[in-house]
Order: sequence, then structure tokens, then C-alpha cells
Amino acid sequence: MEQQNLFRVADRFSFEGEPVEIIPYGNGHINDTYRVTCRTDAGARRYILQRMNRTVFGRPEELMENLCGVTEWLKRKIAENGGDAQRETLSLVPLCDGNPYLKDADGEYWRAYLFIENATCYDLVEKDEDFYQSAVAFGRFQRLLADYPADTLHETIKNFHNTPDRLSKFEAALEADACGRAKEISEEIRFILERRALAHVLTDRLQDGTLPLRVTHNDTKLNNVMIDDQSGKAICVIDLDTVMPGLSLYDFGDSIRFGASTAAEDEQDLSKVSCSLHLLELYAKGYIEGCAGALTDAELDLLPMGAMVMTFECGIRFLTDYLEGDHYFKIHREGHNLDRARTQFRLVADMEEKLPQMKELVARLRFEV
Ligand code: ADP
Ligand code: GN1
Ligand code: MG
Repeated sequence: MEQQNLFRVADRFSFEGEPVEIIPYGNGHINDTYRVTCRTDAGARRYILQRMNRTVFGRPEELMENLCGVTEWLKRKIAENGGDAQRETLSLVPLCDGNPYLKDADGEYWRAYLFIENATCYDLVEKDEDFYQSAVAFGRFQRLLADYPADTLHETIKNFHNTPDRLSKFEAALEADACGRAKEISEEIRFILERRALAHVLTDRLQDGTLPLRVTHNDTKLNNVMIDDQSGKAICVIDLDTVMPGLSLYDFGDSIRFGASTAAEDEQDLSKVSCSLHLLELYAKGYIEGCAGALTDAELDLLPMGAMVMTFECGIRFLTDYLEGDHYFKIHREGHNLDRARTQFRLVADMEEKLPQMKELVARLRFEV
């Protein structure tokens, strides 16, 4: 049934050739992603087809307006800089009737992209160079969007990286304890409550004007950037659903919490989880280079803190979802969100110990890059 439905949906898009295979694809936590293979006279053509997550994105029309605006903008800039606009940013494939997305009879929203061939999204750093490359790409991404008319962007998820708000939502979920799970997680609850002040570090400095608001990606996991299989360069930043005004420290921090960890985000053996100073240094170097002088002194000073706050926030989000019954992040096993929360808190604890070294290495890089 689902297959039939998928083919019916695929038929509405202006794909070249006839769809012959549609399979689930990738490791995203949010959308339902499929790879579509079409047969054409010239050989196979592949596409990405996505059902957008309606629970997470309450206003898909606004999200698609952002996405069309941002991808068009990036295409123009990439072409002006002599790049390959079809490969270096997402290319939406419209419906046969020209619309950029489909709303089906069940009210589900679908969109499609050209499949970026000969490139890979990594879930863990396999080669240090890839991580460095991803940093350059996310820095460059921010630079390309620096003069984007930010007031035209919709906030696709309200308070997305408002860490104090995430903390309040956690406290509400704890109070409600809808699934009776609070009793199993007293250690994690204590960990969060002892660090309440950490939640305010970035937002306070945004409010008092110390940190500038920029157009940021806001979901800069390593598996949201595609690395070219041949050149090893990060060619394309993907997953643009959360491009919104934000802090550079959100982007830097989120990359570190995922990519500079020595273990997977859902590792159950916490003895394997730590923050690699070597990877942090590589990423910071690449990011500072990619931003090409745009970061202010205050932003540079706070890069290590950004990593810690974003890791803390993500742990809070995973634990909140665990308390509420796992309705936000996709899970693949019992306790998956709890495992994820635990790795984040282990990383925060490790970063607390390493903070002086983290600050020292970033301070050194400021003058080298
Ligand atoms: P989610 O929001 O669920 O993370 P993504 O947009 O990141 O969804 O897509 C999930 C995965 O699908 C990515 O990690 C990547 O592996 C793959 N993917 C997405 N877009 C493309 C594309 N245009 N070409 C090739 N692979 C893609
Ligand atoms: C989600 O969509 P994906 O899997 O790239 C989430 C991020 C989290 C991340 C944790 C829209 O990212 O904010 O940091 O999971 N995206 C959204 O792995 O909530
Ligand atoms: Mg993703």
C-alpha cells in the first residue's frame, strides 16, 4: 500500500523518465526520505522524495517558501562564483503542474530534490579531513546567506534554539510525566537542573547585543552536508528546513556536539563518548576560515561555550521527547532517546573538564587562521 502510494506521489513530480524503484533512504531523525530511481532512454536518473514531518513543521507552506527563496539565492551566488549550482545546493524538482511541492489527499506534504550523485553523508567522522571540509562548507554557507533578506524568512520552528525555553519545556514534561518514565532518570534530571544557568549563556548575550543575529542553518550535523567522493570536498549543505535567523554559535556548537564526539549520538557504552580536542580544533579552523573574517571577537570567544550549550540543549530535547513518549525524534529501539540524551550529557561533562583547553586552542587559532 505504502509502495503504491509512493509511486502515485512520485508520478506527480516532473521526474525525467519513469519511476521504477522507491526505497527509504538516509538517517535523518525528522522527515521520511526516499530515493527514487527513474528509467530513461539515457540511463537511470535518481531523485530524493521527502514527506515532510507535519508534527515538527506546523506550517509546511511557509517552510517551502523559505526553501525556495534560500535555494534560489544560493544558486545565484554559486553561479556568480563560478560553481556548479545543480550540485552545490539542493535543487527542488517541481510537480508536473509547476508547483514546488505536493499536498496529497491525506494532507501530507511532499517535495523532491535532484539526487546529488557521487557524494556521501557521514554519520561519524571517518576521515579527519571530511570534518574539516564540513566546517569550511558550513562557514561558507553562512557567508553566502549573510546579506539574505532575513525579515522574509519564516520561523519554521518557534524558539528552535532558545535553550531556556527548551529547559522550561523539559520541566513541564517532567511535571506531567505522561509515560511514568521520570522515576528511571533521576540522575539525568539532576544533571540538567544543576546546570540551569548554562541554558542562558547564549540567549542572554543575544539579548544584550553582545552576539549578532545572522541567517544560520541551525542543524549542522555532519550528515547534513554532502562530501564529494572524488575530491573529498564538502560540496553541498542539505536539510535546509531550519534556515532561520540565529547565532553562528548554534551552527558551530551543533557541529561539534555531533562530529567531534568520539562515538555515535546513540552509543550505549558511555565510556566511548568524549569530545575530541583534535576534531574540535580541526572544525574550528575550518569554520573560522569558511566564515572568512565575518565572526566578531565575542563570537570567537564563545565558540567553546557554544559547543557546550548546544550539546546540553540537544540532550534536554532528547530527554523531553523520552518523557513525552518519543513523538518528535524517530526512534529505532526502546529507550533510544534516553540513550541519545545520555551521550549528550556525557559530552557536556567532558567539555566542562576540557573547557580551559578548548578556549586555549580557539584563542590560538584566531591568530593563525
Ligand atoms: P531529515 O530532516 O530527516 O534529517 P534530510 O533532508 O537531512 O532529512 O535528509 C535525510 C538524508 O537523505 C540525508 O542525511 C542524506 O543522506 C539524504 N539526502 C537528502 N537530500 C539529498 C540529496 N539531494 N541527494 C542525496 N542525498 C540526499
Ligand atoms: C534532527 O533532521 P535531522 O535528523 O538532521 C533535529 C536537530 C537535532 C538532531 C539530533 C528539525 O536533525 O535539531 O539536533 O535531529 N532537527 C529538527 O540528531 O528538529
Ligand atoms: Mg538531516
